[in-house]
Formats: sequence, structure tokens, C-alpha cells
Amino acid sequence: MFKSNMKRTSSLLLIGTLGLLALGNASAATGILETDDMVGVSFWLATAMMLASTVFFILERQNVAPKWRTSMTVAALVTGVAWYHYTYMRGHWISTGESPLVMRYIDWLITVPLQVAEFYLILAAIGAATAALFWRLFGASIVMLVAGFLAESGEMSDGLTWPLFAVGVAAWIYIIYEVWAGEAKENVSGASEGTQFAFKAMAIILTVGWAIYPIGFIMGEGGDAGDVENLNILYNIADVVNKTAFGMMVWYAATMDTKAAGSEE
Ligand SMILES: *C/C=C(C)/C=C/C=C(C)/C=C/C1=C(C)CCCC1(C)C
Repeated sequence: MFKSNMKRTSSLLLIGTLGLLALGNASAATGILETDDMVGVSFWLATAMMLASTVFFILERQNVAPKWRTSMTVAALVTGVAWYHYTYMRGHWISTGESPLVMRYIDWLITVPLQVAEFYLILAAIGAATAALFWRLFGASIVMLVAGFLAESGEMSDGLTWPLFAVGVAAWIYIIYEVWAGEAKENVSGASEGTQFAFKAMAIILTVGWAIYPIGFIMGEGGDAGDVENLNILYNIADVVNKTAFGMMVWYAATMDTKAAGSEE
């Protein structure tokens, strides 16, 4: 009985994963990638990494202890949503040579709150998270993105670009403060090795991994074509680090915990 259920789950997973791959082909219609277009190459690399990570997280989900499965699902959603948007963004870049600014922020508006939810889940698993903490982090991440969008899109007057950027940075620094010095930290010390690893990985991602974005923003404000290229390469690298590599760390923590639980039995 249990075995046949497992079998059915695996084949459903396989069908779902193959479906994803087919969708990838369907949306792959785009212009020609030139050999010297390094930004275009980075868009294509990021797209493939997002798809591969999504498939990996979905398939690995069944190999970790049940309490980690929702975290794996969220990791797959983050890379899956990003993959979907990257199939558009790479085409936009190759066809126009311009930043896919709106799509970039649409993607962040979904994936950043999902990552905040991931952080909450890791902490909730050890009873160290409150709903209030989630909403504070969620609110700060939205402020950061809206300020960044208004600054980057040029919708506001030029004089507001840097003040808005400063608002975005302030919201980000608040998130860093919550993670390193807030209520969450005290409660983590007694948790399992896997949870402690995941918490540390998350704190480093939010601090070091996320720092790539404001650096990219600053480089992009230079105004010439090379600056737009640097901005897109940096944003693409940042997305791979913060979505794919972060998901891998969650998977690693989950695996560590699952093995530890197995050896206790
Ligand atoms: C998967 C996408 C992620 C994790 C995106 C993260 C984006 C940021 C951390 C953006 C940060 C910015 C600031 C700190 C200042 C204003 C400009 C932004 C929006 C680029």
C-alpha cells in the first residue's frame, strides 16, 4: 500500500517535471544570441540554472524529512517563478539591448517575499518565529523593492533617484538588523545542526548575496551602454546566487537534518 503510493508520487513528480521542461521549450522563441553578447550569455545561463534548480528541488523534496518539505517546495517556487521570467527577460535583452526592468521587478516582487517566507519557515520549524516578525520582514522587503523600482525606472524626477535608493538601502539594512540582532537569533542556538546551518546561510545570503543588487544599481546609474551591461550581468549573477545557491543550502541543511534523524532511530 505504502509502496504503491510512493510509486504514484514519483510518477506524478516525473510527469510534472517533464511538463516543466516542455513549457521551457514552448517559451524559448527569441532572437539570435550573438557570440560577443556576454550579457545575453549570462541571461541564458541564469535561465538554465533556474530550470535545473527547480527540477532538482522538486525531485529532492521526497528525500528529506517531512518538516523540511515545505521549505524545499518554496525553494522550487522561487527558482521556478524566476525561470519563467528569465525566459522572457533573455528575449527582451537579445531583441532590444535594453534592461528588462519591469519584468525584473515583477519577478522580485514575487520571489523576494517567497524568500522571506522561506526564512520564516526555517525559524517556525523550531518555534523561533512569530507572525509579527514575518510581517516586519515582508513590509521592509516591499518598501525596498518599490523604492528601488521608482529610483531605477526614472518615473520620478532625477533629483529623487538617490533619496529613493537610500530608502531602499535603509529597508534592506533593517532586514539585516532583524536577522543578525533581532529576536530570531537567540532562539536558534538550541536548534538542530541543519536548522542552524540554514539560519546562518540565510543571514549571509541576505547580507552578502543581496549586497550585489545595490552595487549593480549604482553601476547602472552611470548612464552609458557599458553601465547597463554591468547592471544586468550583476543582477543575473545575484539572482543565481540568491535563488539557486540559497536553495542548495536549504537542501543541504535538510539533508544534514534528515541523516541525523535517521542515525538516531
Ligand atoms: C531573487 C531576487 C532577489 C533576492 C532580489 C533582491 C533584491 C534586492 C536585495 C534589491 C535591493 C535594492 C536596494 C537595497 C536599494 C534599492 C535598489 C534595489 C531594489 C536594487
